[in-house]
Amino acid sequence: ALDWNSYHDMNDIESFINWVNVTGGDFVQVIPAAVTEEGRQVLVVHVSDPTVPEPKKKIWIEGGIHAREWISPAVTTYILYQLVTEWRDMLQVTDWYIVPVANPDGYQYTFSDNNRARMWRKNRRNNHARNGRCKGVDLNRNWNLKWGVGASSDPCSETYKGPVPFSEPETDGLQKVMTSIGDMDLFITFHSFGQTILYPWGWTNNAPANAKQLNHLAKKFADKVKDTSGGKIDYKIGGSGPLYGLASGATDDWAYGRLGVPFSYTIELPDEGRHGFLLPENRISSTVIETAAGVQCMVSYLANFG
Ligand code: 0X9
Ligand code: ZN
Repeated sequence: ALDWNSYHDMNDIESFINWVNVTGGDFVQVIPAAVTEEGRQVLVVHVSDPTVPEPKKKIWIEGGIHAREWISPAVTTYILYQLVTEWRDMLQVTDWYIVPVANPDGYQYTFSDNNRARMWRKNRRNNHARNGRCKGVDLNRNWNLKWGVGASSDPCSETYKGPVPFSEPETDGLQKVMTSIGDMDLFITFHSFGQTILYPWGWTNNAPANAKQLNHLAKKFADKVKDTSGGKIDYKIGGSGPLYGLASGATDDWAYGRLGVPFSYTIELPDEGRHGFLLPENRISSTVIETAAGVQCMVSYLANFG
């Protein structure tokens, strides 16, 4: 399969998804959501027990929307691995949609020899700005909810929102698959860094209607991670706007506000900033194990069996 002691590029992750597909048999379906500028597929892996009838809790987990946040795909692939190996019991009450890498072009670019590429954030589409020198759209500013607040109109900016909402194949493809599924119970997008679990809104500092419940479920995650890490990893919890500054067009707000997913989170993985995006490889295994435990705890609580 894969190992969680080193970071893996798109080739490794694509082989891993194939392995999951073969190993999972009837339980796994790989849905191509989009084809990127550079010809890569954005894949959604649906893990479900076809013999178990509805209703089941539907969970969407996305990672790798920001290229340089390498610990994010490590976490999504590990959760996927757990689902097809250890977590099969959970499929009695849950249905999962995992996007291991939402931004495969950007992610692969950060593995290139060019030293400056490691800190790339956006996708790699040619904006035809400044003679093609300013590539890429911030895929976490391109979703259609209050698009444009706290985002840039400058194609050269790190937080360029794109010419119109869903201008990018990655975001447009994903929103179409999400819309076709509908009625989801939990949405999580993994980012780094900051060790913070964020809930809507990102476009305003106002708290959403079910802020109390959002906070309560977030605490399940944070407590479990703290426990699993022997007290070492202590997450902060709060609204995106208040904790990370106003930014709209992000996946979490869209899932919450447009799709109507009642529990929507952005999880900013470790660390708190010492290594930042460059989390050392010897931190991967503990991070993925602790995070997966936290997610499992949230889901068990939601599905009411733990
Ligand atoms: O700014 C972002 O897109 C996220 N932080 S990161 O450092 N990984 O880039 C936070 C997004 C939080 N959600 C919203 N602002 N809606
Ligand atoms: Zn991010």
